[in-house]
Amino acid sequence: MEKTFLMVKPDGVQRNLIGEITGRFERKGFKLAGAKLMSISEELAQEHYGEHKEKPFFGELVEFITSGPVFAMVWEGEDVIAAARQMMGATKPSDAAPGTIRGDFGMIVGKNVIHGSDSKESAEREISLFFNEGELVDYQKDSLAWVY
Ligand code: FUP
Repeated sequence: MEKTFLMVKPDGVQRNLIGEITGRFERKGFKLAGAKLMSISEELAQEHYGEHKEKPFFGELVEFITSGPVFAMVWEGEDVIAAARQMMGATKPSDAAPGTIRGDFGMIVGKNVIHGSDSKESAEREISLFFNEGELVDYQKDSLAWVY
C-alpha cells in the first residue's frame, strides 16, 4: 500500500492543530504507520528542502521549520500521496479551497500549517529522512476491510 510523509509544521503545533489535522486523515480512512513530535535540525531542514536551495525564501524556510517542534507522520492508503495533497490544499493559503487544511487554517505562504510529499519519489525520500524502519508500524486495521 502507498505511503506518504506528512508533517504538522511549527505554526500548526503552536496553534493546537495536531489533533484537528491528524483527525482529518484518520476520519478519511487512511492508516497511521508512524508519528512523532520532534525538533528539526538545521542539517535535516536543509536536506528536506534541498530542492528549494536556490530560492530567495530558502533561508526563511529553514529558519521557520527549525523554529519549534513539528509533528511528523507516515500515512498509508490507496493513492494517499495525491489524496493528502488534495486535503492539504494549495501552497498559498489564499489560493487554497475552503475545506482543505490550508484553506481552513493557513494564513500566509511561509507558515502554511502542513507539509506533504508531492510524489512517490519524494515520499520515499522524506519517509527515510525522518523515520527509521523500526519507527514504522505494520498492523492490521479491521475497519479497512470494509473499504478495500
Ligand atoms: P508545497 O509542496 O505545497 O509545500 O510547496 P513547495 O514545495 O512549493 O514549497 C515548500 C514550502 O516553501 C512551502 F510550504 C512554503 C514555502 N514557500 C514560501 O515560503 N514562499 C513561496 O513563495 C513558496 C513556498
